[in-house]
Amino acid sequence: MDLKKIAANFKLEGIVDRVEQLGEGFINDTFIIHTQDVQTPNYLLQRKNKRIFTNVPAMMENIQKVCNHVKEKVIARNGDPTREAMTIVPATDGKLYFQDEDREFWAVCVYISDTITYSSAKTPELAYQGGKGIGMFQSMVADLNEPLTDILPGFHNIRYRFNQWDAVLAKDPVGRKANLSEEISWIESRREEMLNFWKLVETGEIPTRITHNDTKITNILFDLKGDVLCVIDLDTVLNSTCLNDFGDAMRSYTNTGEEDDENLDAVSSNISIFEGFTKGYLSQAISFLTRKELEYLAFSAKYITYEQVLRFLMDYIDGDNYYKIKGPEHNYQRTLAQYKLLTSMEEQYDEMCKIVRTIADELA
Ligand code: GN1
Ligand code: MG
Repeated sequence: MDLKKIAANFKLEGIVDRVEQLGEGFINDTFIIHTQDVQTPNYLLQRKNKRIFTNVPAMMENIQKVCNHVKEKVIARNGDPTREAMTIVPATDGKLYFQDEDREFWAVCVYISDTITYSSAKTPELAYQGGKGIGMFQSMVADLNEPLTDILPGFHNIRYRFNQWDAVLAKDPVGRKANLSEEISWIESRREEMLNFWKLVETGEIPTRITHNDTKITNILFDLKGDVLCVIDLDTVLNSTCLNDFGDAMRSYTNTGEEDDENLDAVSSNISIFEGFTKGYLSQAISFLTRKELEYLAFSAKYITYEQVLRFLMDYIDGDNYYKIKGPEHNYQRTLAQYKLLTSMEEQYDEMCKIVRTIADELA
C-alpha cells in the first residue's frame, strides 16, 4: 500500500517526506506523516476500522463537531486552539475522510508536536492531570447542542453487551465454551449487579451527556512540563454517562500491570492513583455532576472493568473477531488480567467510595 499516495488526498501543508507506522492500536491503523519543512506540521493518518465503525462519515462528523466546539472554548479562555484541541484535516474534495479503491476509510489530523503520552500512570500527580483533562473535556462539550450520531449503539451499555454475550455463548462458534465454565461464572455472578446500575441510566436517574468513551491514559496528550494539554482519539465521542469515562480511565490508570499482563501478580488497582485522578477529575466535574453521578463514581470503575472482562472473554469465545490479537490466547490473557484488576477494585471498593466522598465534600 502506498501511504504517500493516500496522504496526497488530503489538504496538507508542506511536502510529504515519509509516512511511518505509529503505535499498535487494537482497532485502527495509525501512521505519522512527516513533512519536509520544520515550519509545516506533521500529521496523523489513520485507516479507520470499517468493520467496527460501520459509518465512518458520521463518525467524522461527530468528531468535527466536538473539535470545533472545543476550539471555541479554548479560544474563549485565551488558550491555543492548535494545541489544546484536535484539528481535523479534510480531504482535497472537502470531505472529512478519503475512501480508497479498496473502500477503506482514511482520516487525517494535525500531529501536535512537543507533547508526551504515557502508557501508565506512575504517580498520583500525573493521574491528577489526566483526571483534570477528562473533566475539562466533559465540561467543554457539556453545552454542545448539535446532536451526535450514535455510531456505536450500545457501546458501554451492559444490557446490549449481555445480548451479544448470550448470542455468542449460544453459538459457541469455535467450541471454546466448554473449558471456560469458571470464567463464564465471573460474568454471570455479577450480571444483576451491573444491570441494576445500568437501569439508573435507562430511567434517566443518571443523565447522559457527551462523553469520550475511551479514556485510557494513552488517549491524552501532556505538554513537556507534564501538564495536560488535550484529549485525543475522539472516535467514540457519543452520548453516554460521564461515569463511563471515569470508569474507563480508572481501569487504565490504576492498573499496576499491563492490560494483558501474563503475570497476574503484577496486576492490581492502585488506590493512590485512584485518589489522584479523582481529585483532578472532580476539580472540574464537581460543577456539573449530580448527586447520583457522584454516588456511582467509584462503582463505574468496577462497571467498565467488568465490561472489559466480558468483551475480551466474549471475543475469545467468538473466535477473536473484534480485537487485534498477538496470538491465539491473547484475548484469554486479557480476560484474566482484567478480571484480576476487577477483583482488586472489589476488595478496595469501600475505600474508593470514601475517597470520592471526602474529595467531593472538600470541593463543595
Ligand atoms: C479499544 O481505540 P482503542 O484501541 O484505544 C476499544 C475500547 C477498549 C480498548 C481496550 C472502539 O480502544 O473500547 O476499551 O480497546 N475501542 C473500541 O484497550 O472498541
Ligand atoms: Mg479508540
